[in-house]
Amino acid sequence: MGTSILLIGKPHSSKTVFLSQFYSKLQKNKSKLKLYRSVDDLSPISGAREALASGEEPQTTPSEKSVKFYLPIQMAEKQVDLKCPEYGGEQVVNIVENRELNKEWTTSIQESSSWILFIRLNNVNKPLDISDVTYSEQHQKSSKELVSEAEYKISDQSFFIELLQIFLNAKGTDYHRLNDKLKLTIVLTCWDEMNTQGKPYDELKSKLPLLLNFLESNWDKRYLNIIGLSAQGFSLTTPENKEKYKIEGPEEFGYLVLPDGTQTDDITELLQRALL
Ligand SMILES: Nc1nc2c(ncn2[C@@H]2O[C@H](COP(=O)(O)OP(=O)(O)OP(=O)(O)O)[C@@H](O)[C@H]2O)c(=O)[nH]1
Ligand SMILES: [Mg+2]
Repeated sequence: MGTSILLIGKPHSSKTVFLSQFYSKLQKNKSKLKLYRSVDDLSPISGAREALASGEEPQTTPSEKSVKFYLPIQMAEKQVDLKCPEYGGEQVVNIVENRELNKEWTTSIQESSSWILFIRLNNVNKPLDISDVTYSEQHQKSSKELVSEAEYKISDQSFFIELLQIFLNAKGTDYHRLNDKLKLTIVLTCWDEMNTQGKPYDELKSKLPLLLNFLESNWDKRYLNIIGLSAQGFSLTTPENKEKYKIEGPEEFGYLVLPDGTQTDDITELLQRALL
């Protein structure tokens, strides 16, 4: 049975690192999920695997690259052939900018039974709040500049809402009703950067309240998951951290933050939750 999951994320949101770490953990039996046979084509993640194994950060995926990564997964008694796209996140930015989906994206959206949206909260820009701008004669000019700049750039919250609306439209969902067919998992990535003990739901609520509002007004609770992920575990910018990867191996690192705030090293649970 083929099950197609759509992994959605802007550039630098940890998509490639996640796929690579996910595979490494499966292969080294560091997870509940297993492969029921070997993977035919590892080329979509081979560059990232090599980089991580030598303690380096993977390269950004070129914008035009768009390949499918297939994983034959044993999930309890069920065999699931997972199909997940690996592409440059720049494509997602273009979808919202041009309000346009190409044929490939339309097919992926229509075929998919579950969506996983990666959001790196540390990279999300804070929308301009007019109440933060103190008005005075001197400020008149600069605040005007600020406002006009903001007018031309859509905020990150609006970006994600717009993106989901474009996707829902392509999927042909009935927008009069709460979505109770298509599972959506919001994944707050690079969790390690956030230095927080909070729960994923609360982090989303404090950073992107409008998006959360949109999600809760459009999805049935049982079909909406919000979890945290640190696929890498920590940044690979210091020599000590690079050493850890080289000596112990990438599969030793990375964790998920479950809705109740507890952590698990088994990042493959993300897929289990997205599919059940
Ligand atoms: N601290 C930290 N950094 C991470 C984590 N995951 C990824 N990174 C870093 O963030 C950068 C982007 O990660 P990628 O996996 O390449 O992101 P992507 O979503 O594939 O980006 P594009 O290919 O440009 O669409 C890289 O420099 C990674 O090393 C994480 O869990 N924690
Ligand atoms: Mg990538």
